[in-house]
Amino acid sequence: MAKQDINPLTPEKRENVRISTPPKTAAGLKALSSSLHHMREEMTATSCSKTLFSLNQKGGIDCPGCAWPDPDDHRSALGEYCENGVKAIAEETTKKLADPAFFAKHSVADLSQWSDYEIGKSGRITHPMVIRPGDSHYSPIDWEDAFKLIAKQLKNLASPNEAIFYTSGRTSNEAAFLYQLMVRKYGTNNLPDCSNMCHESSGVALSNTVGIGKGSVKLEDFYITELILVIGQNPGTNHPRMLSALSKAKQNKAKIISINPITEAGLLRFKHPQKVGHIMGSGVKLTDLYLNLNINTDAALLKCILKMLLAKEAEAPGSVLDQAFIQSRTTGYDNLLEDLKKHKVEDLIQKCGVAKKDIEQAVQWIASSKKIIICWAMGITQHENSVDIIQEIVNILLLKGSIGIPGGGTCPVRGHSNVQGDRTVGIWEKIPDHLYKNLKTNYGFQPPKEEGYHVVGALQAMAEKKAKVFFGMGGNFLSATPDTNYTAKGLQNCSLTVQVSTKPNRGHLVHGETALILPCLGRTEIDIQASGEQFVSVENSMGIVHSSQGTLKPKSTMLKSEPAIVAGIANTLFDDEQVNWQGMIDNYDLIREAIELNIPGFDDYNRRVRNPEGFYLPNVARDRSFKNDGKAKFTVNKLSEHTLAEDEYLMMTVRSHDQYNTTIYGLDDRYRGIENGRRVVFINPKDMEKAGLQKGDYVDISSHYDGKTRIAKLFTLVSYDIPVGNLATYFPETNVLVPHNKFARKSHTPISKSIVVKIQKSN
Ligand SMILES: Nc1nc2c(c(=O)[nH]1)N[C@H]1C(S)=C(S)[C@@H](COP(=O)(O)OP(=O)(O)OC[C@H]3O[C@@H](n4cnc5c(=O)[nH]c(N)nc54)[C@H](O)[C@@H]3O)O[C@H]1N2
Ligand SMILES: Nc1nc2c(c(=O)[nH]1)N[C@H]1C(S)=C(S)[C@@H](COP(=O)(O)OP(=O)(O)OC[C@H]3O[C@@H](n4cnc5c(=O)[nH]c(N)nc54)[C@H](O)[C@@H]3O)O[C@H]1N2
Ligand SMILES: [Mo]
Repeated sequence: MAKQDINPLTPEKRENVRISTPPKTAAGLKALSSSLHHMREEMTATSCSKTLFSLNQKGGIDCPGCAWPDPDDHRSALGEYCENGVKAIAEETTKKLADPAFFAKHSVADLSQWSDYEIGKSGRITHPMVIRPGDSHYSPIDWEDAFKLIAKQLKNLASPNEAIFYTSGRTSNEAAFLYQLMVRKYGTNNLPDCSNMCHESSGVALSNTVGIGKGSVKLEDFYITELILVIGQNPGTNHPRMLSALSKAKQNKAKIISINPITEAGLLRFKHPQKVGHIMGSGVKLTDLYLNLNINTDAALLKCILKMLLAKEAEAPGSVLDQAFIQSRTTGYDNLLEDLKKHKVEDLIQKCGVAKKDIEQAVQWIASSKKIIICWAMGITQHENSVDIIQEIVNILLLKGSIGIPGGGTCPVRGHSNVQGDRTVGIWEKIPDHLYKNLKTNYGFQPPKEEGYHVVGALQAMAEKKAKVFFGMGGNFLSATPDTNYTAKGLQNCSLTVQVSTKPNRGHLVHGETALILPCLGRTEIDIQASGEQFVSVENSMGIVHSSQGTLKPKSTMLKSEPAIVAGIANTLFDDEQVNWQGMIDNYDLIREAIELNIPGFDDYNRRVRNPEGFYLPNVARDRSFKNDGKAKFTVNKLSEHTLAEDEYLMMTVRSHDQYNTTIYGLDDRYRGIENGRRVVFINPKDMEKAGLQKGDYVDISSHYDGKTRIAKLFTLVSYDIPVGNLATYFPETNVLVPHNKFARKSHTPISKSIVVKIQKSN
């Protein structure tokens, strides 16, 4: 198969998009009918009843949708799920099968001409598949042969550092721990993960300031807080169950401020789809104050807020800030004051583009509240100065002493349902000291110390042929990462690419000389091993570890669980006396014992994980012990810098309401008034006029970095309420424009929310 026959991008075709005015309320009956539609299209009646009633129930299935926590107390009898959780389940439990007959019928080159939506809808993968040099189609392979092939290639490498082991965030604690154990025993820390493209900036900023790279609040804090800021996050689409928490906060008189370049319907008003009163009525108003700032000017807005808070405190000392907390529990206050003197309020206001009176209103509420929660997600983490912005968020909370108190603290809202847990149990390109020591002591091998590749490092290593084997534990590395054409070449440079997956994606089609697809059980499926039925565990966005157990018969008898796949490879790769791989697969309790032995915070894991609510991991920000010296740190942070030419725009790449990252559930984005298409670019009408373009025109988007031009073609222009000079498009279609070598300082997260681009009418 010639590499040039393979299309690494979703085909660039004109779409017939229907555009209407975005709604002003989220969820409600439309959410219910959309859920029903996806269930009907994909699932059998038995799968529906067996999964949806167990979803997010105590002891049930952890929804693979997002990492928002389940209520500790009352859980809705109808199932703690949301429209997009139903779509995630429907996607996994689909009736359709991508079996060997499917792969025999369609060559890889043919499949690569399909859209991402079509590829994903081909069904669940049923057999391990291989493609060898010269083959045009994937064909079945035995598990044993697949394991041998992997072991042989790994043993043939000149150094273990020539192999890369990626992880997406659905992988359970059990699978992730075993995986990192195998990888480190093999000899490398090349463990990039989706977190590198997601909340890495939060991890870096929070570790530096409060001593732990996770959020500090619990779900109950939302019910007693006075003020919530939602910055750079679209919960109506990406964390719909958060809307229930926000509406409960509103009932208890909390105020909500949303900060976002565009007005997201999900933040305006919420009708609970499972409450009759809500559906019949007008729902609950969520946001009290909406600050529509320019893309990537949050640092300016937050600095402005900090300056205004200090000015208020100066007017009435002791009335605004928590001086006792600042004096006794923090460092760096004076440096912060010095830095803020260097900036003028007027300049900061001009930069962020928010009306002064609105900022003053926000400051008034922050000044008068003691219990404040700040939530954020990808609108904050995917810029060059992301770590700075998050540290500025921390500065505000520290001034107010609103961290580690009931009703106040940090809330980075995680994406993938176990992305936080994967990191806790060791998926990281750096090896924490405790893990290094423990692996050495408990298993008697020398773990690697040298830092491995993060995602952008891995891209470069493959492109430069420094890495030759790519292994993906879940996810879609090709389409999720920046610079799609560059990534594609890197993957094609590899001698072997392996992907553990549930469903086909474009990443399977752009592969190394030899490639394997290893099909695994999904969250919803029953996992039986030698000692009987197993469950796995996950950690949600608020640090609660709990169990997840499937209820459905697996889609194929050939599927293996992720832990069994790892152990299968390890058993073939190592002649092992040190690790009891087989024992751990026979009974996952043994994996949990190993986690308890090696990772702090998991004492009595097997007992506590059987507690229906699960258990909280320790959190030094929540208990205010912060770092070693017991103090949190104020920091001095940088503003963003973009000098745009007349014809340039700053573009953010966001999720539509009908996708899960690179998995496309459907072609609509109901909350933004888009139907039947994804190749759209949201633009301010003034910009459109200035460029001599009209709504409905097809345009090509290009980016120009370091002398290199990247192009994405045939996008329909959508006139939208977005700041002048800003654009929005969907990922992954525009990842081709994101340069692989532009990322956040310190966290290496690609700049997917602030790409400098030009647009031009398509030919
Ligand atoms: N249904 C569904 N659920 C999901 C996912 C999914 O794809 N589908 N993905 C999961 C994953 S992995 C993640 S990480 C989360 C992502 O959840 P989100 O972070 O909510 O996802 P995005 O669509 O990237 O939305 C980012 C928001 O930030 C805003 N924004 C962009 N740039 C800026 C900026 O400079 N400043 C500010 N203040 N705002 C900005 C955008 O307008 C948008 O509202 O969701 C998780 N849940
Ligand atoms: N431009 C731009 N790029 C982005 C982002 C953005 O906002 N803008 N967001 C970034 C973020 S936040 C993230 S988290 C990444 C996401 O990056 P990834 O996590 O790599 O991508 P996903 O699309 O979530 O992965 C989907 C695939 O996972 C597989 N899968 C699903 N369930 C399972 C399972 O249970 N086990 C296994 N083994 N496989 C499974 C399926 O085969 C499916 O095709 O993308 C990043 N890329
Ligand atoms: Mo994410």
